[in-house]
Amino acid sequence: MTNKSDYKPPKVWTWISENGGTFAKINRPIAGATHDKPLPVGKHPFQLYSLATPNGVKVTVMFEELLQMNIHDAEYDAWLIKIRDGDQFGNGFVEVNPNSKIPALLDHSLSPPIRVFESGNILLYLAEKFGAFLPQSTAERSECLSWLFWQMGSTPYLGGGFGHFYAYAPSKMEYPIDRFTMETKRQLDVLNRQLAINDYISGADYNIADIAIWAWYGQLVLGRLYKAAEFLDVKSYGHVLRWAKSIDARPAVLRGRMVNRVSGIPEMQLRERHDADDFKTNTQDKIANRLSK
Ligand SMILES: N[C@@H](CCC(=O)N[C@@H](CS)C(=O)NCC(=O)O)C(=O)O
Repeated sequence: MTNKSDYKPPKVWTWISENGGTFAKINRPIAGATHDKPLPVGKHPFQLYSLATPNGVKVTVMFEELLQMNIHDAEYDAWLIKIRDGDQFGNGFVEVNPNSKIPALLDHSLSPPIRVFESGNILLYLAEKFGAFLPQSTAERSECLSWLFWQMGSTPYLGGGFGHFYAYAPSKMEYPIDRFTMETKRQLDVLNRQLAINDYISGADYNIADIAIWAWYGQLVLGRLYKAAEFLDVKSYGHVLRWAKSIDARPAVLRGRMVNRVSGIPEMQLRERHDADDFKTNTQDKIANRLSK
């Protein structure tokens, strides 16, 4: 085992704000707002404040899937929250999500508007509101929600554990990488076994469990997270790969991945979405073209 540390925890932990690592500048041990910044409000019933991380993508995929079904009441404005700049600590955002994490949603179709936070609850809220992507029978609904909650409980080991220590920590430490790689591979095996006997996660049909789990584990096996596909030997999870590719091919999933994206190829970045036409006219390549004229 390499990188043994001789760190001895003090009696009382104190915050040293610059401890290194990719998120050192935004992580802090205190909740609440740090500055005044009201949130913008657009014209649609739903106001989403987010970023195209896997947790954010869950919600934009869900909106685009609802719109793909011609459910026009699911129209939404997607505003960009730059978490690396600390936008999640503005007072407007904290009023919508006291936990200062994207995604956060306001449903203005009701008065007063309803706030919804935690991506799993946003998926459930929209699925119930529109009667879509959530099975109706007690048995199937429960199976779907078991997997939705599985994702919410399991993914912190993948993101906060494996991803953090493999990709973001200031140095590579064998102990945490080993521990969280083991757990991540175990989780992939759980999914692989489930998908060996089912087309989709909770049975024969695509639903919010697939949307939630695909955003993380689907994108992981497609090589989009942490540059870890080879390290995790993702090709050994053949059923997960088959499922991930089939969801990746859905038009709504492609659009959902584009919304609130600030990195990657300009054609894939629709930093804010206020209209269905924005996908054709307001991606970063189109904006750059207009500015260069
Ligand atoms: N359990 C939450 C997790 C949300 C979350 O961790 N969001 C991250 C981006 S993926 C975030 O906003 N981080 C900002 C911060 O930690 O300050 C959910 O699923 O909505």
